[in-house]
Amino acid sequence: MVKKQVELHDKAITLLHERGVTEEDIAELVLFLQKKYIVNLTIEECVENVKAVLKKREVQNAVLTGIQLDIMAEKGALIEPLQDIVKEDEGLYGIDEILALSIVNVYGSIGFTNYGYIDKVKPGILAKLNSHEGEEVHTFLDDIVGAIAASAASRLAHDNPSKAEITK
Ligand SMILES: [Ca+2]
Repeated sequence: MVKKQVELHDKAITLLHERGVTEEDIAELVLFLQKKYIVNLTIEECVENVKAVLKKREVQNAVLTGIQLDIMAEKGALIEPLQDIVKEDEGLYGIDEILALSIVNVYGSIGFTNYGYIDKVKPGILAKLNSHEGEEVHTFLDDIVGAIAASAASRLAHDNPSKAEITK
């Protein structure tokens, strides 16, 4: 049976909050990506676009799947050798990035460029998620958050074609 979208949406938001990520945190990343290109861009506009991205089923599915795997890795519930790979955020794994691309994919080529850039720079909440402090595992979440931000930035760019450019 196909799940009701409101159920997916509410669970995705709840999980993000439980894992320490708010819409405002993601909006800060959007502002970081787009402020050079969109004059007078406000954090409120960025939050609005983050919320719009979170309404997409593809995005909700990626959030649920990625966070579930992070939580299972924290509990030691994955099969080996996947358990060690996800827990240690092994550099050659790459599936975390592939899952995040299913989010960016919805928004076309500007989304890909923004995602690649923010993944390299890791500002704000991304630095926090990548610090590997304590017992928390955010192997999937960091890429998901970066992809949601990149997608929201692409939405903004599409809405402001005269003022916006692809982030290089
Ligand atoms: Ca990752």
